[in-house]
Amino acid sequence: MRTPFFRFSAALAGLAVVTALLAACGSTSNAATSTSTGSSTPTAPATPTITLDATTHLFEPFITVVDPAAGGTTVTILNNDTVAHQVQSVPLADKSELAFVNPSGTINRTIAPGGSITLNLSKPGLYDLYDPTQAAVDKMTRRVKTKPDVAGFPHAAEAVIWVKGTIPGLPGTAKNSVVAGQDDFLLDFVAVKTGGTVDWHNYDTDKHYVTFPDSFGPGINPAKVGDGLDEIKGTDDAPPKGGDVKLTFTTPGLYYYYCTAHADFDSGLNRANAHPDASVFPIPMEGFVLVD
Ligand SMILES: [Cu+2]
Repeated sequence: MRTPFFRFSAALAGLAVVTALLAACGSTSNAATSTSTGSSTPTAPATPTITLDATTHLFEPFITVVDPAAGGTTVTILNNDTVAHQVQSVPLADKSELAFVNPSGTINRTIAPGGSITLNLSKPGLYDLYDPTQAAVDKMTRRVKTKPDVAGFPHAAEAVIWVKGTIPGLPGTAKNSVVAGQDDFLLDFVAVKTGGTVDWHNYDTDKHYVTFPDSFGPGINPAKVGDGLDEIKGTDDAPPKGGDVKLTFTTPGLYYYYCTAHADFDSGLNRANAHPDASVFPIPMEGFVLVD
């Protein structure tokens, strides 16, 4: 979908201001930010906890890393709200996700007010979970989409958990694309083996971007990939079929990216905010690459 160029310029300017402010403060002033351990070591805690925030009803953090080598395969989800919430696995969007998304089957749990549940996630891969009291799986995009009248809007009550470990049979190349007429990547999750390449093709008319924020967790965006912006030309600029960006991932890890033309990165929540004029708002134009 066409977006005025000034939006992108404004986003870059905004990012520069935020970066400057953060540098000036020496720490984030966002009250939503929490570092539960108080530790600055870049390793995953042995037993990570995801908190369902009392005010926003969002899962924080959005992305959690579980490292069995560091002590376990369990994740605790704590419900800080005064009403019950649910945790359900997001149905697979595509067969290409079979090997590495929700590898332990369906999860469907209720968390009592003030209570917690513990998930034993013994199989390596990505676990994509959401709270159906706050969000739904959108039929068209197959993404988790927040309900319009909830406290966390425009963010969706979604949690992505990466359990480290070897996943056999990952391909050396994977394809993703921008859907024609939409500000949306076709696949939320792709995976390649270390040294593998991902190819994003753009079927839309205008340009989109594959932009990786700096590392914000143990093993999350562990290395610089591409030129920092990575424009994918649309059919307007690369007629008749649109352009591609191909990126090679030589460092294993979980990579999170978004399109700078249609989303901004919120460094308090460590996830992307969809631009209100993006076609699938409030779903942000984002995606994940698992490299193992
Ligand atoms: Cu875009």
